[in-house]
Amino acid sequence: MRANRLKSVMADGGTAVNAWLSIGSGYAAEGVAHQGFDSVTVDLQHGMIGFDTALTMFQAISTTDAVPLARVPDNDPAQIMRLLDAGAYGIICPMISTPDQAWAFARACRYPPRGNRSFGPSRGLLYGGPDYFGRADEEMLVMPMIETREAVECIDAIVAIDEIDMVYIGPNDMALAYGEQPGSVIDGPRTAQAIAHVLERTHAVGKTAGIFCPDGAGARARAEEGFDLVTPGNDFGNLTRALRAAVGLIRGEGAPAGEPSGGY
Ligand code: 3PY
Ligand code: MG
Repeated sequence: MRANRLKSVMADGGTAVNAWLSIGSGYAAEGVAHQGFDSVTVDLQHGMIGFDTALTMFQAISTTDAVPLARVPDNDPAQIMRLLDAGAYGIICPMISTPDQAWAFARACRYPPRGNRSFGPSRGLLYGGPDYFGRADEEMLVMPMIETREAVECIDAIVAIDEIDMVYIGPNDMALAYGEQPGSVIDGPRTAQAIAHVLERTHAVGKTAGIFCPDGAGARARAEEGFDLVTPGNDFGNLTRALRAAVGLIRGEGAPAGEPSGGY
């Protein structure tokens, strides 16, 4: 079976760089995947993407070495299993707040006896290889999002679960959870403390942590904080920012003011 390269990048102590797709397009996914990322996440939670388009995006990503990941809209086993069948090599699940929720999520990603994933790896078999069934449990990354107060409070119990490979932090929902402003370039003090705590407790059990970031500079800063996987913003935000900068440059207006419209 094709190995999950993300695992070796992080096991070797490197910082994995993960792209984030919110535009539902195979063409855009292909272009993004060719930019040197270690992984590319198709976001079915906040991205403007449904299952049929996600499938074509996985096909586009497979023209490169980037590892295909999906963020699901919620902790729904049917949706999780379907995206794994479509060829995702890891699932990011939002709003995991308790060990029970983490267990339910992990079980949907593993075949019996480790979990309750149903058999039918459709495109997973084409992408992964003929021995997919025997090795899929080892290769798939199970990544709960830590972005609620409850999750921060029970982080030790969540990361202690064997079937949880790593965590992925959503700083925007985390900010909301602590009564601070989402979408900020600089974390509020309570958000910063919660993020540092999750990173420290995850590393304490020898697991890795990823995080969503506003842009490349933010991702670089998170890598320096010790994060093992960083996402330098989403496709739409980067596209609109670059276009706004181009308009400003052409008109001689210098650096553009304000946030790009749309994106997150
Ligand atoms: C968050 O920051 O809450 C996210 O889920 C990133 O999209
Ligand atoms: Mg979130």
